[in-house]
Amino acid sequence: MKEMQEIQETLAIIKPDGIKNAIKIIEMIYKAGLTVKKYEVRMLDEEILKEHYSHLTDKPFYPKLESYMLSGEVILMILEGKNAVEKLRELMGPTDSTKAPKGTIRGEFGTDITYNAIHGSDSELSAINEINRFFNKKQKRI
Ligand code: IDP
Ligand code: MG
Repeated sequence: MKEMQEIQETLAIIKPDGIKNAIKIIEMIYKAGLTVKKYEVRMLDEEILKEHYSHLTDKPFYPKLESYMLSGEVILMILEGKNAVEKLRELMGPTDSTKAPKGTIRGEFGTDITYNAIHGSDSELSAINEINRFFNKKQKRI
């Protein structure tokens, strides 16, 4: 039987607009009981973004999303902890920063529905795929 409090990994990306608040964001992550297992600061490119946001490439806002995500360095992080996937999503708050409560990362540091400071995997399966995608693990993709 699956344990309720499973140790998981999830992928977080501090987006270009979140970088200036990275220290505070990472502090919030640790206070929520998650730890950073691996991180990398780098620029993304069109190709990896199209893969990562494949569910959104046909949306009218995609060009804006793409230029936002290419506007500066991001911090890619593998986070680990109990129920890490759900815990990070709760800590982030909803996609639209204007609707995100204070105390959530997007509520504190996001601006609107596009500029929302952080990405977090939305399921265990996405977490595995996204960690493989951004950290280039030699495992088979699901
Ligand atoms: P999520 O980041 O909360 O999982 P997704 O629907 O997966 O939300 O969208 C990915 C990213 O695309 C969002 O974080 C945000 O930056 C951007 N985005 C999502 N929906 C909209 C929208 O309706 N208008 C503009 N940008 C959006
Ligand atoms: Mg998403």
